[in-house]
Amino acid sequence: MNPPELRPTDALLIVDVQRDFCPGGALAVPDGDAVVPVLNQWIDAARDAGAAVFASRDWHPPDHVSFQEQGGPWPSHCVAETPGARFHPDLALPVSATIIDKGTDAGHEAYSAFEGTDLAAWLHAAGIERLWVGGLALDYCVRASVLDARRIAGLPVHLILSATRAVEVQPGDGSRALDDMRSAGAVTEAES
Ligand code: VGL
Ligand code: ZN
Repeated sequence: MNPPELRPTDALLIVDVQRDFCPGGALAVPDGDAVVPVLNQWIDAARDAGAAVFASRDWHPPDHVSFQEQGGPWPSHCVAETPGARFHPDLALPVSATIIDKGTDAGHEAYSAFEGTDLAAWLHAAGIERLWVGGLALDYCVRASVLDARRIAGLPVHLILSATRAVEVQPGDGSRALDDMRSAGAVTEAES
């Protein structure tokens, strides 16, 4: 889906487009870097419309509870201030983008960009009326962020299908995540 005509009251939320989630990274999402050129088009469209851009980062301490060394499910990834935690080098974030760090507390997992952050308050303060979401991974942080955008922020949410990829720890996780998001009222590319 090419970006539609965006409005000044739209916001783009780019979830966790970081090196560790791209091929070659510590927790690579298959084809994860394919989202970058698509999101760059949306960043251009947001700039043209005067729409806000938010970008979340998974930003963990070295002893985060989600890491296998701590008994969690994931290899160590996106450790704050390390190269793997950087945004993909080709992601053309505007200087005006608001960065949201999450999962910063060693003892708590936070898949959603709303969890333990001020994102809902910022969206509200900025008068945002619709949220367009893309990024990684579809079946974890994108899913959780879309569900919270519906349930916490109460916003109309459009998931940009061409700008997200699933990690699919279990086959089918991606399509189940889409079902969950659609059930919560999110609109996906095929319907919009
Ligand atoms: C994510 C697994 C662990 C994500 C973050 O950004 O989807 N997945 N931490
Ligand atoms: Zn993580």
